[in-house]
Amino acid sequence: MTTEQIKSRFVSAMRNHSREEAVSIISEALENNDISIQTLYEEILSESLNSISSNRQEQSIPIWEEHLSSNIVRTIIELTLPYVYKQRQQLELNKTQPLTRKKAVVFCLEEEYHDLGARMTTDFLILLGFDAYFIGANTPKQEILSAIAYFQPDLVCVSVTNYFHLTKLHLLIEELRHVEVLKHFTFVVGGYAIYNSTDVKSQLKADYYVKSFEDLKSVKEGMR
Ligand code: B12
Repeated sequence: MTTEQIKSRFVSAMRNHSREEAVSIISEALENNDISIQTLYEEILSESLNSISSNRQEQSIPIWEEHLSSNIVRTIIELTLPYVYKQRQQLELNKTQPLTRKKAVVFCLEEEYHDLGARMTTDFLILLGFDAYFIGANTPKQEILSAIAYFQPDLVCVSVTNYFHLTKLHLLIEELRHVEVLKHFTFVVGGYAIYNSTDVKSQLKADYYVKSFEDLKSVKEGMR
């Protein structure tokens, strides 16, 4: 099956609210190596979800339908995890990737419930050889500071979907930059609000503004 065929079958399963069918399509594609995890996340799952509003602009989509669709995507992310670990193991065995792992912490800001991008980012980091910890959606600032102090990560990634949270992100970065024990990491921001805002770089003092797996790979290469 081609990516286009998988995507079209997945989209119709999602539109029919059939988690069973969606799981069966994606499990088969992963088992047969018909798609990479990167393609699954970026070209199938993200594109399908991001288009559910815009495709049907003439009618507003009920929230329950957004919940059903995003829960199908969440299930697919969960069932992909064994393939994520398998692929990382393969890369390490082939020595295509070093065995020493850097650490990364991933989260969404307080009141941000769009967490699927952060979940995918965590898996991308695992594929890139990080020990990656997703500490949650809707994470209060104190918990973010506490997790960073605990893990002492090399990389901190935040996913922001709602534009309203950009000011909060600006304040968090300012604070992190001034706490001596916390500040020795690379700070990466991504998500819908980041790549849909034109002046985000003038508002925030992050190290990198990223969108994709390839961007994250470049960030990792820059850290060596
Ligand atoms: C699903 C969804 C929901 C679900 C979220 C479920 C969940 N647990 O995540 C629910 C129903 C809960 C929801 C609620 C709301 N939503 Co909503 N939602 C969406 C929808 C349809 C899809 C978003 C999504 O998950 N996409 C898939 C993910 C995987 O894509 P992604 O985040 O872009 O991630 C990819 C990349 O960006 C990258 N990435 C993401 N983050 C990062 C970070 C790093 C570091 C890196 C490297 C990469 C990376 O990785 C992914 C892989 O490609 C969008 C529509 C749209 N066009 O975006 C609206 C949308 C985001 N929602 C919106 C709104 C307004 C809301 C609500 C306020 C109101 C409402 N409609 O209910 C609430 C707010 C809740 C809150 N406080 O956060 C608006 C946001 C507009 C704005 N002001 O910014 C949108 C754009 C809809 C619209 N057109 O108005 N929503």
